[in-house]
Amino acid sequence: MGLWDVDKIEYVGRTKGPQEGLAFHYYDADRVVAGKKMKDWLRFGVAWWHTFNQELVDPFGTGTAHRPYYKYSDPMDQALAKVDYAFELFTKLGVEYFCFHDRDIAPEGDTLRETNANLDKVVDKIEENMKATGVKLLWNTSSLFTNPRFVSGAATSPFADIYAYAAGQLKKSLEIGKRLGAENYVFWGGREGYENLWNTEMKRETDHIAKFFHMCADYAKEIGFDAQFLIEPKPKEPTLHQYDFDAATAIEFLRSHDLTDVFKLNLEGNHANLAGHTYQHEIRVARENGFLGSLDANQGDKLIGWDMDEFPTDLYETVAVMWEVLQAGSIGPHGGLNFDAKPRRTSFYAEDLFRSHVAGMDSYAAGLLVADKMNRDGFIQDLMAERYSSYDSGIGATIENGTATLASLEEYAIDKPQSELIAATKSDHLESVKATI
Ligand code: XYL
Repeated sequence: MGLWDVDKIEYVGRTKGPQEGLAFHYYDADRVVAGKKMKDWLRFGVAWWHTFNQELVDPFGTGTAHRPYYKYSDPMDQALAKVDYAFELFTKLGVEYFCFHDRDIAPEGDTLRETNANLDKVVDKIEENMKATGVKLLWNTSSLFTNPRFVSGAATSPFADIYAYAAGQLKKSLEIGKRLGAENYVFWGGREGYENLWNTEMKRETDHIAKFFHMCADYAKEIGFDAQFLIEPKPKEPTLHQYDFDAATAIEFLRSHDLTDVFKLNLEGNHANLAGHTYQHEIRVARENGFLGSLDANQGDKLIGWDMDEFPTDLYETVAVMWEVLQAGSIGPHGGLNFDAKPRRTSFYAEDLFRSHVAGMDSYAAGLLVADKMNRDGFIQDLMAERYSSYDSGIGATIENGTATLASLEEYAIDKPQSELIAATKSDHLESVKATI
């Protein structure tokens, strides 16, 4: 059985109906869909912080999680033991990637030097396990928001000592990414925002973080770390307002600070909802602007206004996400679906960690299958082509090719009766299509 009291999870298909035990009903890793294996479309990743560190606390109660490695009371012993548990979980799930923050994997010492020494010991063990299992690092990142020193931000902190500390911490994190062959490197601005504009120089802070990103890009180049850099937007929580509010805001920031060559975006479903968007909207914005990098697969709850980090089970949403991914050809150049998700506080057994990943993996596999069917069917493409067809020739073509002027458009429109204008707008009947997918 191994360390976890769970067998390797197998694909059993749908013929038998829901299984009592743990099994995949849709995720069939090697099945070819739209020219690629399912596992290569989806590139699932396990998030170290939620899966191994989350004790399932909420603001009203302490942790409920039962985890076998809690028997190690020394933090370093526990950190090293978790590596064994982690790699066994990855291989039993058949997940080929994982993601972590520097502070997820090793405890902090009193100084950065001491912390780095702790990190080195755990990274040695992670590296050995990666070699032995073939599991790869989708991305690593740095927690510049957990420790109290970052209470007012890190690269946007009003305090230079904190900025310098964050830069030192980041340098080490890039070195770890290089050593472990990370395919991407994520920057989520956990406290890079403000609580109150009356004490905040917004432009100065965002210029500081742009400089920070340039330093990171320069150092990555210097050490030959060629991971794709990713910004992860989130509008609020923990700060009142976060600078990387949503995909459009982050893209505008990259464009105005000469960072478009270096960064793409890592988009998360629950963050999209907090910004008042659907996940599909955020992915569409990134895709159409050339910034789709990677995805954090989770979902929120329509009735709750904060970041729930639920495992994704909303099939409409997984279809929409995989539709966008099929149009893009892949999840960015090196992206994947990282489960930035945790079981609910009531699902506290170790087995629930497996069960919730299986639910998320099956939901995305089903989403891929439906999106592929829709894509082959061509109904949506035909509907779109028809809807915009008036721009393919005539007056519409002059708008798109730049030869139209206000005067030429006025001349075209000036004598058109209302009845003709109404007739030119056709019914979309899209809601009935949605009901049938
Ligand atoms: C929290 C964020 C983080 C990032 C990584 O809302 O989703 O977990 O994914 O720092």
